[in-house]
Amino acid sequence: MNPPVKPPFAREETYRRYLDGLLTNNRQQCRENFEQWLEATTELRTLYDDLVRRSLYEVGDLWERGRISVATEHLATAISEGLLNLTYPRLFARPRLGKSAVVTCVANEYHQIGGKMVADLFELNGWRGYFLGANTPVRDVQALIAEKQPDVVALSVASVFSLDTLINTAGEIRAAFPKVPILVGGQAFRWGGQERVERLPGVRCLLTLSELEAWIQDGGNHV
Ligand code: B12
Repeated sequence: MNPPVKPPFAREETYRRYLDGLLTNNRQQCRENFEQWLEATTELRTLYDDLVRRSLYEVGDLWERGRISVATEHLATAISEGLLNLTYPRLFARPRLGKSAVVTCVANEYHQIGGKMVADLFELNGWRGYFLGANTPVRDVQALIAEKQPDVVALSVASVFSLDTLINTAGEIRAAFPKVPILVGGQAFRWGGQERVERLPGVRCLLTLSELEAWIQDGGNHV
C-alpha cells in the first residue's frame, strides 16, 4: 500500500490551524502544524518569526482586548515554549566556531521566549548561546560573564517598564566588562526607546532575528 500523500505545505493555512490550536488549547493540533512547518523550511528563523512570534503576538492582542482568558494565554505560551524544543536537533548542525554569547532577560522581565530564540539563533550559526532565561539579576549575569568570557552579551526586553532596568543593567555590565559588546533587543522597542540605549557606549540595539543573523554573519564582533 502506498503511504498517504501529504498535502503541499501552505504557510498561511498552517499558521491559521496552529493559531486555532493555541486558542482552543489543542496541543496536538499545534504540534502537527508546528512539525509541518519545521519539515517544510530550512530556515528556522522564519518558523520562529512567522509562526511562533506572530501567533503569540495575536494571542497577546486577544488577551489585551479581553477576547481570551488568562488561562488560554498561559496555555498558548506553554504550548509554544514546549514546541520550540522540537528544533533542538537542528540547532547544533553547523560546525562550532569557538565563539559564545550570554543571552538573558533583565531582572523582573518574565517574557523569555524571544530571548530563547536569540540564544538558539547563535547556536544555529555555530556559536554557543548561554541562555539564562527570565528575570535574571545583574550580579548573576556578571558572574556568568566572568566565568564564560563570552564574545557578546545579548539582553532581551519585552515590557516597556523594563527599559530603565535594561539601561542600568547594560551600564553595570559595561562598567565591569568594558570590552564585551552588548546587544539589546526585544519588543519593548516597538514603543520607542532605541536612542536611549544606543547612547551607551558599546551597546547596540537590534530589533529582529534577521538583523541579529546579519550581525553574526558579518563577524559578530562590532557594535
Ligand atoms: C506570553 C506572555 C506573557 C507570559 C510570559 C511567559 C514566558 N514564558 O515568556 C507572562 C504570563 C509571564 C506575561 C506576563 C506579563 N505580561 Co505578557 N505577554 C505575553 C505574550 C502573549 C507573548 C510574549 C511572547 O513570547 N512573544 C513572542 C516572542 C517571540 O516575541 P518577542 O518577545 O518580541 O521576541 C522577538 C523579537 O522581539 C526578538 N527579540 C527579543 N529579544 C531580543 C533580543 C535581541 C538582542 C534581539 C536582536 C532580538 C530580540 O526576537 C524574537 C523573535 O522575533 C505577549 C504578547 C506579545 N505581543 O508578544 C504579552 C505582552 C508582552 N505582555 C504584556 C504585559 C502587559 C504583561 C504583564 C504586565 C501583565 C500583567 N498585568 O501581569 C506581565 C508582566 C510580567 C513581567 N514582569 O515581565 C504586554 C506588554 C505591553 C508593554 N507595552 O509593555 C504584551 C505585549 C501583551 C499586550 N498586548 O498587551 N506575559
